[in-house]
Amino acid sequence: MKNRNVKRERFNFVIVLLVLLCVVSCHKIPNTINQNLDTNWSFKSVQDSLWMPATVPGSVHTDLISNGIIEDPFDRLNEKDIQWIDKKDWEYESSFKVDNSIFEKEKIELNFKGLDTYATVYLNDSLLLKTDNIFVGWQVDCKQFLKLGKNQLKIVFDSPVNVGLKMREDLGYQLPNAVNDQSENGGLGKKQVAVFSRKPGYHFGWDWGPRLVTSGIWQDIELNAWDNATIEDVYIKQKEISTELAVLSAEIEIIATHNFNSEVIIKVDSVLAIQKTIQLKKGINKFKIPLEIKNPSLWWTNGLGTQKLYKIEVELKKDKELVASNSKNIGIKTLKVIQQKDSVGESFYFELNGHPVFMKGANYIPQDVFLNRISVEDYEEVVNNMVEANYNMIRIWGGGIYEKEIFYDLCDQKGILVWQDFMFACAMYPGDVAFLQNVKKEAIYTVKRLRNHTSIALWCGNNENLTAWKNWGWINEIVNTQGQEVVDKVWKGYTDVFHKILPQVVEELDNDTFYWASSPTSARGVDATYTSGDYHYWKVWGNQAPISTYNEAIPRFMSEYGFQSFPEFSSVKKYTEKQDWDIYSEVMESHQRSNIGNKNIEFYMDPMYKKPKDFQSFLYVSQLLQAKAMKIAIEAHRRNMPYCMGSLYWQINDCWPVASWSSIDYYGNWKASHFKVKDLYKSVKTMFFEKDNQLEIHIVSDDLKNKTANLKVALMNFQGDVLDNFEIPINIKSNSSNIYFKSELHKLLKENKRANMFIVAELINENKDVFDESLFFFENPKTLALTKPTFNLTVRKKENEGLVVEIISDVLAKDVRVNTTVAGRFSNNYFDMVPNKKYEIYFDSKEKIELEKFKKTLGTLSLYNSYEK
Ligand code: BMA
Repeated sequence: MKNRNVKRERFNFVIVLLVLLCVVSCHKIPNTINQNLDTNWSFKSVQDSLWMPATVPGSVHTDLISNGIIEDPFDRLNEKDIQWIDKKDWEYESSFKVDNSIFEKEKIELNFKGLDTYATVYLNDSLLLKTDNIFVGWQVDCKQFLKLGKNQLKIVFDSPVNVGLKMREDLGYQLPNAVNDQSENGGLGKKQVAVFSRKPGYHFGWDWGPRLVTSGIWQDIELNAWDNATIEDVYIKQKEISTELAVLSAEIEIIATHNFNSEVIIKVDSVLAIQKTIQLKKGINKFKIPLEIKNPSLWWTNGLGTQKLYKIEVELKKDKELVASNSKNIGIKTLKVIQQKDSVGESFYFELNGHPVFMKGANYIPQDVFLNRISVEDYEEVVNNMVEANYNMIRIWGGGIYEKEIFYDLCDQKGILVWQDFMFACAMYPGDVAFLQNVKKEAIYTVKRLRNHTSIALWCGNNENLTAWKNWGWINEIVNTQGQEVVDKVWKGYTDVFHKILPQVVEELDNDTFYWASSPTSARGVDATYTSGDYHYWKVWGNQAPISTYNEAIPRFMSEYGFQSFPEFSSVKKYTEKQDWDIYSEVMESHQRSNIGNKNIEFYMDPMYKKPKDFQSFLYVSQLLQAKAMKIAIEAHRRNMPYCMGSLYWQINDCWPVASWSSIDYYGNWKASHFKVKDLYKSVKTMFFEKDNQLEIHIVSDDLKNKTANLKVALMNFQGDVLDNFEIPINIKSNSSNIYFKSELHKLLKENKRANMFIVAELINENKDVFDESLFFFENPKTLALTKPTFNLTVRKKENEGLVVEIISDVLAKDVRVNTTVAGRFSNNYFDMVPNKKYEIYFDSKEKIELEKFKKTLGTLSLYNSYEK
């Protein structure tokens, strides 16, 4: 027995040796090797001795959750108990193996794609790197510290709060009070520290977010090893674009380890376009290689055309062997911001491929407080939700992060333009040399990283910093407490960043893209006005102005306005317990960070809606109220095109479960307003407008082509009797807003009762399909003579997948919500129903759904059910 085994082992050994020899001799080691280092991590607080398993990418908070040390910070009041985390220093440790194939490379770098924020990195106990900016990646040459075999990597994160407090001390003067920094919730009293760190502002709290100041390795770590050369950067500059020819320039940055002749190959959509020899010198080499694409398919935004992306591949060869490669997917387009003087002021609109485009969309914040929790699926979901709601633009707001590649890739693919803020919001920042250098590094890194993305439409310096400085009383306060000298210092810090560093970086690295120093501002860069530049309108909500004032406050480009609502009941149940079900309970108030939030919702709801009968109904009506406000605003903006050429409401999403301005809650549930927005942002939309007892029907078209349709209008009572109607053929001009009907209200109504009547306008195409429907009511929902609707629901399978729900109501039903417990989404919900008219809505789910089971889960709710009779 024994002997046989020895023989067998010898035999095995010979085989392994032969295989190894073959691998070494037959298989060439590639020029570049990337080794992921995300595994094997453990962590502890610096003061403790107990190591616990950690996940990379991750954060201290999420690692503490998975080790059972803290409970879910989003549940009830848990956030309050975990404020100790940000006062401690934390360390992370991992070991990894390096084999010969890597060890023998000429260049070996450690690539930290994102560290949050004050990290000191040691490789095998040697200091490798110190970081101070979450927004940039760090590539460090590590060859001299690396060992063949096992290596130890250790990262110590200093408390961002303690570092911030020290910087605050050292600055020598006091910056104005940053309204959103919840320092008191963090136990710091009035000592705010958010602005000192290049870290997302919202981590320190916002008026829709908790205060959870994270640390950790929030993006991947890699070991990159290579010989000869690497392609550091590829920028495809679009020099002259027409439908006949795209004149491009491939600007390539190569780092070489020695002088040699190399062949560079450029392919467009896998077809060879350029092949030439270049001489590389040791160090950095920059080349500009002209490139042309004949008859390019131009890139269009969602709703206007397709989003053709050309794959541009750059390869570098040495002695016919591939040394390095890099590829970019780019859309061919021209995009300009047109600021043209006119009789009232100056225009502000985006012109895509020569066509003025009305921008429809919203503001976006990070999808979670814990950035590492946002998955690829979450990105897909949120961008799909933009596309489905007919957006063509999203504004990445300055208190969050510059998003990950995947976000912009999806926007490129789906036709969503990105208004990209630099990460500064609602505050004044330090202006010392170290801070300014840090900002410059961040700007260079970010612009280089994102400039190839077709979706990048505009670089904006900051969110509301200028408006705040001019209007929020900061200047006077500083004059009175610290003197004019400090005012000048703070203002110099502002101009250095927003009028020097950032525009210079954009000019140098991406001069095709428009730079706008602050949102909002007028054309002359001073206080925002309605006659030029962009505008944030907050008198509705912020100052309790009537919602109807959206009709008067029409700027050239509305980049913010908004109205709060609560998440739906099923969402609220996830972070509360039964005893919390009152908007003024401690838990609900803690998930409402606007100090005027609850009162404002009640203030606006009271005159417009009957008192909701219970907590659940209150949540539902709050969503209807928000949707109504969005309707009035969006209609006003679109109706007033081309004077006004953009409407970006505040905000599409949430970073935790909360009452907020979002149209989609943290769990991904569309609120009533997202469904409403989807309808309001349609390419061709009919809208009623009542002014001085006159009723007008406007039709707005964003289409590139004229369209013919029939406009059918009917006056009906809530029981479905048609009292008057007409149908006329109309011509809808492309890219226009026009009035198609006008009448005095009393002439329309005659002797009929206002509270029991409505008007429905439909647009009908040549196939007799209704492609748009709008309703007009003569009264507010509060005084409408609603009666109990009876719904008739049928369900059938959709052709490909998903289900179709057909629904009919016997009387006028307002704000009908179809419910199911099955996970998925209806194509439409919270809609008004004309009596006896059949509505079809689709239900899509990621799960396989059985028709019969689904039917049993269906329920309906409408405004009539929301109040006591
Ligand atoms: C806007 C934003 C945010 C804020 C929102 C709601 O001005 O820029 O700072 O969350 O208002 O108050």
